[in-house]
Amino acid sequence: MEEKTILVEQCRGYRVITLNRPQRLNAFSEAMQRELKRAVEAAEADGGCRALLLTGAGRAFCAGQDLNERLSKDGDVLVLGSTLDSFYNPLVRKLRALPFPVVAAVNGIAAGAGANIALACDIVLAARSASFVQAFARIGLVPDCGGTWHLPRLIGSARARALALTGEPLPAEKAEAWGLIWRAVEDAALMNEAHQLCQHFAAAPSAALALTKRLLDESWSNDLETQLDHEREAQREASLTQDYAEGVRAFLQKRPPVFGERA
Ligand code: T3D
Repeated sequence: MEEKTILVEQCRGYRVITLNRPQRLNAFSEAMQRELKRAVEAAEADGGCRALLLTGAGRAFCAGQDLNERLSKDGDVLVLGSTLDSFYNPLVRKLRALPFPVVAAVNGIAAGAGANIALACDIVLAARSASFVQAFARIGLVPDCGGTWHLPRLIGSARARALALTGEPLPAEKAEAWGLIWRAVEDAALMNEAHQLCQHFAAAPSAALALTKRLLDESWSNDLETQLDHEREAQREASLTQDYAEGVRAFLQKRPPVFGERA
């Protein structure tokens, strides 16, 4: 029977995607790449899905590319580049562009592409026992999946350079202290906390969250003047939604808001 490399759980208002090759620390095989792409696209197409939780089965989050698929029987390695075009880069773009928050619950070691895919998610929670490893330099590669973009922006150039050049593991608590991730939590509390976050997003004003994601991403390459203009346009758009009207009414009526369907 074919290995089920991705598990999808449908919860009320959100989906959980679990990378499921625990015997290889959830390293990306071609089959897992295909299944993950399908699962993310299906979540996007489901209008009832308002958040995505990404995690790993077993003791790791993800060990990056499965290196068994990078060495031929003759001992030759594959020339890379097209593999980024065909899977990793579209995945990172897709995660950033999804019109709802993506929460990574990093349950264990996240290495190589696994680390940088986690960092491409909107909110990263990590178990205290987890760590982030820019493993690329150890095998003669460069950080990919947006690592060279996210790392210096999140933790500054000095720390980004040291992590990328040494491949030294960064424990979850230090990752939190450095601002690389949102929070390190007790191992046993990780999934509960990640679900609570997704439940919160499932009842949140969806258009406003989608616009906020877009604004924050755009801000990296804009000056303040341009960004103020973008905020004005996005705020205009947000103020046209029923959710905004409901949010204001609920506040003034001193009751919890009931927001509508996903935009
Ligand atoms: O398309 C492209 O190729 C370009 C894209 C590249 C993106 C990348 O991700 S490149 C970076 C690839 N990843 C790595 O180099 C990480 C390799 N793994 C490790 O360095 C270590 O496994 C870890 C630091 C992640 C964890 O170490 P440890 O000691 O906790 O576990 P382990 O014993 O090394 O691994 C457990 C098993 O998983 C082991 O298999 P075995 O011996 O029990 O049969 C190991 O071989 C396997 N495994 C771990 N990572 C990978 C892997 N097998 C294949 N590919 C892996 N990446």
